Amino acid sequence: MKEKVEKALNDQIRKEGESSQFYLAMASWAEAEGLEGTSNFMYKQSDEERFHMLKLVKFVNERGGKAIIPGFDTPPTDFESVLNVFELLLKHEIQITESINDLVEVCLNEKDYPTHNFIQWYLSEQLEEEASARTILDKVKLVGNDKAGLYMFDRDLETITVTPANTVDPGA
Ligand code: OFO
Repeated sequence: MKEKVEKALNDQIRKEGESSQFYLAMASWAEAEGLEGTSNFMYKQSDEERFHMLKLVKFVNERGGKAIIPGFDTPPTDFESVLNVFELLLKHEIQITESINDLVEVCLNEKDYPTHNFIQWYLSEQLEEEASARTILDKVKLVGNDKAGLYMFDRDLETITVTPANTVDPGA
């Protein structure tokens, strides 16, 4: 595996792990605030990010590189509100998409087509996660400061499904 690709993949391993920790912190905060729906949603997001990290670790090692397991800084322990949590989620996902785009560029520059192919999965995953974060954020904004609305939003969070553009059949 080319050095530049290996480095870029290891950077991404760290970012996926940091995302997992960040969302775990949000999940824990929401749980302590009694926001069960938000908390379950964030625990799930955190698990997904850990899975993304592990998938990269295995890929790097299987292709003859060496995956580096990073340590992490302590993520924030407090968040201003549910709105703040979902704003941060979207902002973070946008940054991760940019980082995946950079990774794609490294693969193309280094002519590493198998890794380029592997990374496509992450690109669609990002599309899906950004779409989901945007949809949820729109809903939280509608709720505003209404306590009853927030209660219902939190209760319904697990049933919110988002179909990202890349999975919609344009002919349907
Ligand atoms: Fe790893 O999927 Fe988003 O961040």
